[in-house]
Amino acid sequence: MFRAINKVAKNSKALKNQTEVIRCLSAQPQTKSKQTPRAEKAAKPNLSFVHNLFRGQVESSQVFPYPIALNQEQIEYVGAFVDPVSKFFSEVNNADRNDMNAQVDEETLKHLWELGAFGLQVPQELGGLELNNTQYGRLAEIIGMNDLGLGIVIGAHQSIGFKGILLYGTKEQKEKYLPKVSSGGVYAAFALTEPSSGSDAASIKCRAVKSADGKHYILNGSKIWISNGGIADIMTVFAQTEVLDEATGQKKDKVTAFIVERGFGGVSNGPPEKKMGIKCSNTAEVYFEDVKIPVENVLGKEGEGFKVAMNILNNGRFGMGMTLGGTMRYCIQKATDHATQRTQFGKKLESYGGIQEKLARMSVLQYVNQSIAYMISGNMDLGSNDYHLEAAISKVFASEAAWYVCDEAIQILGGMGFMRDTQLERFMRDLRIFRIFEGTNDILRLFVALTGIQYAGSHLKEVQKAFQNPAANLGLIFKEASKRASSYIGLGGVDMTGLVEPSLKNSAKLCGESIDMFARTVESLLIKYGKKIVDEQFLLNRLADSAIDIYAMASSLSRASSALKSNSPTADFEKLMVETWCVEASDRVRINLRKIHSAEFNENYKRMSVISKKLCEAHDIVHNNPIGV
Ligand code: MYA
Repeated sequence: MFRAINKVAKNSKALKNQTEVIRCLSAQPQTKSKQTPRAEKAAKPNLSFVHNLFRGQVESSQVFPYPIALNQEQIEYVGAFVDPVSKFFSEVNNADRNDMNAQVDEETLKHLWELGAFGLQVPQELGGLELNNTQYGRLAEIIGMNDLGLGIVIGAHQSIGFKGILLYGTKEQKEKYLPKVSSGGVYAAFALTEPSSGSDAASIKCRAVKSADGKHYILNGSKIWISNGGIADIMTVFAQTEVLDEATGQKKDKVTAFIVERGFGGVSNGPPEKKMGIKCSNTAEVYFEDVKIPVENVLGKEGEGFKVAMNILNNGRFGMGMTLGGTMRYCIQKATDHATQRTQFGKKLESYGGIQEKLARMSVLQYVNQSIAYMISGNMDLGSNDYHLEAAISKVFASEAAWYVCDEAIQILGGMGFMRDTQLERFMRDLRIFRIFEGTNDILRLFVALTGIQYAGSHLKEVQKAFQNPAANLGLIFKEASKRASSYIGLGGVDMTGLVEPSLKNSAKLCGESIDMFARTVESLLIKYGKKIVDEQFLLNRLADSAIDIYAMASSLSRASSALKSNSPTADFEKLMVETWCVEASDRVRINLRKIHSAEFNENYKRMSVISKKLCEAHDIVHNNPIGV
């Protein structure tokens, strides 16, 4: 992230110099204009809702109307898998046994291979089921309702293990490897993390050196916590390679992605890790000792492996939203079963306000999470490449919402929820890792905030450039000035009411107001901190939380609008949930943004920083107990 931070810093330096320009143009968010400003024409427009949020524009094309990319035939195609997959879970798989044994038995795995579960998105002619992202997500929901550990065996294999071959593979690579991993019984793994390189993925030390004849590389190094690491025979491995920088003529180390076969020799692994959850999935260290990799096995271009890794992760993250939507559904089923059966103090639990609030929040979170995940998969299926921030948000939202929902389900069941029989304790243990892997939620929050700020900064740089030659850029300057001036005379503000069904106007208004406040905050932070914004993680986290809440409002508003428009039987219920969500989410945005501006809270962040430093010096709590012994 620190490299990202430096890049933002570079942009922010330019911002510092143009403070005057920014100051005379106070922030004013607007819905996107149909005309493209002259200075922007050259660049391909970024259609991401979240990116544009940071520059105060409502880029609605990927949000409204709600994007469903499936035609009837595609719905029927995936529909045909729903029953067999559900049946597999009720009749074949035993999640409790998988968890107890910390492995999945061969018979169960054989069933999964027969179902085609290991090649869900691989083209049919290469042995897979050729599902698109939405179809894949629908099946992931069922997996998430039943067994998250098994979900990781399946997901680590295809969501990241061989996804690189699907995304970046040459025709030859696809033809050679995809049939094996989709229907040939061969497992795949994604090998990025190393002992000294977790969140800072670019700092990996594994090294691949090209042979003098240029025909192969020799790979050395080790990876840790590799899902499927002990069972995979094909791995996507990331390693440093020496690359000639064409611009400077100098050689430097850059990450390259490789397809590595265990059969190349020199690949070994450690024993399965003992974990808190997802126990039945194999996690192991993997060692590479003089592994000879043919040059044909470079995945993507030499030196571009970091982007390959990031894009594989970006591409798979929505899958967590889908999977955990299923988990939340299971938890809600358990909680409602209990609330409707259990009588205490002479009344069923469901009649108590405290329980009603819990159940309602659980359902709203499940709905909003599902709205986000299906929105992203829909956009991906429609060909969008501008979904990286949205996918990061989906991962953060899903993993935190599912944790909350599972915890509340256990709370509703009380002592029973704590017992193994309900399976909630297993889900809770399994869920914990979801906030950590595939990019920790902490890193992804910074990724969202800093990437968004960088995007807003680059736009302001454009405005600054336009001022250097005003005659040639009058259109952009007038547009910018009028956008911002209108806020002073009360004409501005984001109006999203035209995007939703009329009965959701009030909720849309709350979302619009949040966007307004958000954009002003982004700009004021850039003005106040310039390049130093990168050091303000307390503030960046609150900005990220606001972006998450706003995107969640927009996604669910869009989905409920579509439901209302099509007279869906659950439309009124969906409206109820979205109204509930928007009141709470917009309030959180207001609170988070107020904290960013509040001197009192900023002072508190400094206090927390001091407290943390003292703890780290002591490697312990600093205070004694009240009785001093
Ligand atoms: S696998 C391990 C997961 N590890 C991570 O996720 C690592 C987290 N770290 C990072 O993501 C990066 O290092 C960060 C950037 C973000 C911190 N998309 O200077 P930079 C570009 C596209 O900012 P850094 C696991 O856990 C950037 O624009 N591009 O980079 C599996 C720049 O480009 P340019 C990106 O400061 C668990 C360049 O890269 C992105 O070093 C099993 C350098 O950028 C991005 N995201 O760090 C899971 N980020 O130079 C199983 C950066 O052109 C899953 N860039 O400007 C199963 C789930 C589902 C189940 C399904 C059942 C079926």
